[in-house]
Amino acid sequence: MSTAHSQIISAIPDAFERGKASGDLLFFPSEIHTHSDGGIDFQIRLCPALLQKPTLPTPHFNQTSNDKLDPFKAPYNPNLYVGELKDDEEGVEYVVLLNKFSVVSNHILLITKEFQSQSSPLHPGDLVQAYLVLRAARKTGKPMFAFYNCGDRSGASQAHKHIQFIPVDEDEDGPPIELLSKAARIEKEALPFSLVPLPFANHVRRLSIPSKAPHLELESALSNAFLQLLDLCISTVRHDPEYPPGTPSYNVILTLEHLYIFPRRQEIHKLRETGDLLSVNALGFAGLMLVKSPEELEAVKKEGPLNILKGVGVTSVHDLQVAGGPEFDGEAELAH
Ligand code: B4P
Repeated sequence: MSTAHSQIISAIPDAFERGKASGDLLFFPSEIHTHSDGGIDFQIRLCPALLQKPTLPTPHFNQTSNDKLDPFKAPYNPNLYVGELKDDEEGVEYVVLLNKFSVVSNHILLITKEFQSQSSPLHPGDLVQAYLVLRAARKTGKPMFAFYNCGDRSGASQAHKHIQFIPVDEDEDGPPIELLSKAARIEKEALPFSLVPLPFANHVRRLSIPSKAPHLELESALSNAFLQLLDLCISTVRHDPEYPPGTPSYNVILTLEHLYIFPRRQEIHKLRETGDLLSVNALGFAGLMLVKSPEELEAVKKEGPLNILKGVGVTSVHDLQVAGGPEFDGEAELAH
């Protein structure tokens, strides 16, 4: 296990307490309500304290930095700083900061030190460093999963490239959706698959990466998986006649066993019952929803998390992708 990654994991709890004590890290208490829908035990977090947090407008995800608005550029706030990592193969450097607005303890961000856009895809170095953080977290008995909100319809609020990590219970070892993927019967592990019961496009790859895989093998496994899923995501979006023009938005979830991409049509869902606007990010697709009032909680339960995700996701064309043909490469399978 890499020392740098395990040092990051060990440094998080003290840094989190320091951040909170300093007042620079704002922690919003919440309670979890479990709600089953379509075989997923959604955890709906009720967090009324978040009503006090100012809502940031969705930025323009330009390819250039806007230093004045970028909270992720150096110098770093020492009360949010956890450490730094470097991907030697790609030469990319990262800083690890605590999430300033935490709903879950020990929520961290892996941020490129040089500005890269949040609408750019994950690069090999990003994937490798994120995976090594997850591996170190599991080894130290504090498992996490990673997520990336890519593009202006993905739920992201910061334009500077950052991958986020939140802890999961030791016995869970992944977010709620991971149970569905673990149970999926697939024939060829090297092919992407789709969780067919879900009523929206989802592209998943199982990762069978030996724990001692050398860096290059890890990089190649993760990059190949990501590119397969991204190809499918783009093909899905191209088949939606109403998809807005421009770079597609999507959410990425990474665990040690699976990589997921969910194409996104829109950021916000208007709740049928209350008319409240719910911003959905990658965590929604992971099976973790966030609401700010008991009324919103009831409205989400009544409408159903899967219906909400369907509203902000894209219609699946996976059966066509599996069948192949001139427009599809056929390199995908269905899972039940
Ligand atoms: P983004 O990818 O841009 O957006 P996001 O996670 O959806 O957060 P958003 O900012 O839209 O917050 P929201 O009210 O929806 O991530 C940016 C990250 O940087 C966020 O984590 C943000 O808090 C953090 N950040 C912003 N300024 C910072 C600074 N100066 N220094 C360090 N970090 C900074 O949600 C509020 C919070 O709840 C977010 O942290 C969000 O990630 C989290 N959350 C949402 N759903 C959740 C769920 N179901 N369970 C647990 N946490 C959840």
